[in-house]
Amino acid sequence: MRILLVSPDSQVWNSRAHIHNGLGYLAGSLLANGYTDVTLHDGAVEDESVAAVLDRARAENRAYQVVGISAPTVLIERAWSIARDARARGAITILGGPHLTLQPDESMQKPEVDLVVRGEGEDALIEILRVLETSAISGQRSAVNDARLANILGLSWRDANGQVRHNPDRPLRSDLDNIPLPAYQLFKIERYTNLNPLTDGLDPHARAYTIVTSRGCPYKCIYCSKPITGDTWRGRSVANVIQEWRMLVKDFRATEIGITDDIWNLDLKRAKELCRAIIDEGLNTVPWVTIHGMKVNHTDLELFQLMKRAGCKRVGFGVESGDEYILKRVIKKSQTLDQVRAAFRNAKAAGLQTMGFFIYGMPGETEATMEKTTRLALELDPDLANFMIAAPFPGTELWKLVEKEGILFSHTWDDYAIHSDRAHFQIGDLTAELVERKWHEAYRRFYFRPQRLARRLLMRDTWQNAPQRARDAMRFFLGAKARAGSLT
Ligand code: B12
Ligand code: SF4
Repeated sequence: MRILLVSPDSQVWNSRAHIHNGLGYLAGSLLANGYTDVTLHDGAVEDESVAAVLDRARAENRAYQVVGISAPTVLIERAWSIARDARARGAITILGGPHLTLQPDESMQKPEVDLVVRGEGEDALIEILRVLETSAISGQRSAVNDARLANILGLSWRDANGQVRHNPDRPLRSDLDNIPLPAYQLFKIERYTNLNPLTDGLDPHARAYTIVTSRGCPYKCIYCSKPITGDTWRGRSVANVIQEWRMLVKDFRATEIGITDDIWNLDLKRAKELCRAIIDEGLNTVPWVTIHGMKVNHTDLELFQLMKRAGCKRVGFGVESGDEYILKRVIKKSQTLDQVRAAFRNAKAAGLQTMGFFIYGMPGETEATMEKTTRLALELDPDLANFMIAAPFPGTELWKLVEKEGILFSHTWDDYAIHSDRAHFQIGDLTAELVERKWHEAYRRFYFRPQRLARRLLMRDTWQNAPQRARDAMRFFLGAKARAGSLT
């Protein structure tokens, strides 16, 4: 079977292009199960549209039979549009990823969507293909209604009467060591950005890979959407992670590695063991960073010292708020401001670059609480600060709160970008105008300090990527209306 796996091109503001780990895992499983005719199409880095790829393949008499499309909430509208193109060209369309897991029925109502996979997709995809290729009605579109699909956990499909069926959920995989490694060789690796924003563009031959050492997180921050990885933390063994790390360093000649786990340091002992193993195996020659913020209350000085020796360059932390009440009672972050300060102090003492993530506009916030957040950012003074406006993703506590008590401003799913500069909702007295003002102000006050500006101006990246940096500056410092004309 000829299979095309697609991540839609992002219309969402996001200057970063990282390899899509989920597609890598799906492709890895396909290859390990004998499906060798697999192509990856990551819209973030491709020049051609999916429709053009499909047309070219058909013209060359090697049409794709199955097109699998991945979608977080913000990309679902693009995913439907690609499914329409694929369906119009005779392919079977399978959608999967975070948004499909949260709202499967919405997509099953679309005629262009044949099948929806909820949750982790490696096994489900293989099981689907086994049914499709052995179906008595194989080769025809109606193979997607084969009654045997009823046995596949986590699948939503239509039976022969056109009735949408949602099979029971698939339990989370606990044996992560047995999942075939992602098929990194299928990515156009030279097209992706550096993982450490501080070095963007400085290495034109960067080969930046990501790695997932565990899945899931037991914490319950109210804004966090974990439809795929869930609440149960499952770690790969250190030996299994090292096997992949060695492959990235030795076989794929990685110049950078990024850990993308929800919370890779939940088990502090294991995190330290992993660092020691990287050092012992001599794999600490390649710099690495943590992409998703580390959790501050599972760190200590020894961990950061080991990370530094293991080649780590930069750590990110989810700080979120400078107000203890908002942090504890509203966001339910289960960490204190003292723990935040200690983590930054220790990481800096170990010689690591730091990055902080901060959120504006949570329910119950006031000008004063947001001001505390900005002041905390200035006090912690990370190398990079990422200020975000609260976004209510379906299924989260925040979503439920906004539904119950607030006014939602986002009308389409692509409005949900957390790096957007617009408030997504209003609850109580907290107006969108105030949230947006405090968000812009945070960027201005953080990055427009004389010592920051001087540091920035001395960086090679500023001059090498001058047009992009100028666009970023416009975006942060001007109002939305002023920007609309200048950025298009
Ligand atoms: C690394 C990461 C990024 C990276 C790279 C994203 C990428 N292209 O993969 C960057 C920094 C670019 C990024 C950007 C954004 N991200 Co992000 N990101 C993550 C993170 C931390 C890890 C992703 C990962 O590697 N997962 C592990 C792999 C194995 O899982 P997976 O990709 O979901 O794939 C599995 C299943 O979903 C399924 N599957 C997926 N696709 C398909 C397709 C088919 C056909 C099938 C059968 C199955 C299937 O099978 C896969 C294997 O099991 C996740 C959190 C998380 N733990 O998932 C957030 C997460 C996915 N991101 C999120 C968000 C909000 C964003 C942004 C919208 C932020 C913004 N700018 O506003 C953007 C979206 C831009 C985009 N183009 O996607 C949310 C999504 C929530 C939602 N409801 O959609 C998450 C869940 C974080 C969170 N907890 O809130 N992100
Ligand atoms: S934000 Fe981080 S710590 Fe909080 S629930 Fe999500 S993954 Fe866990």
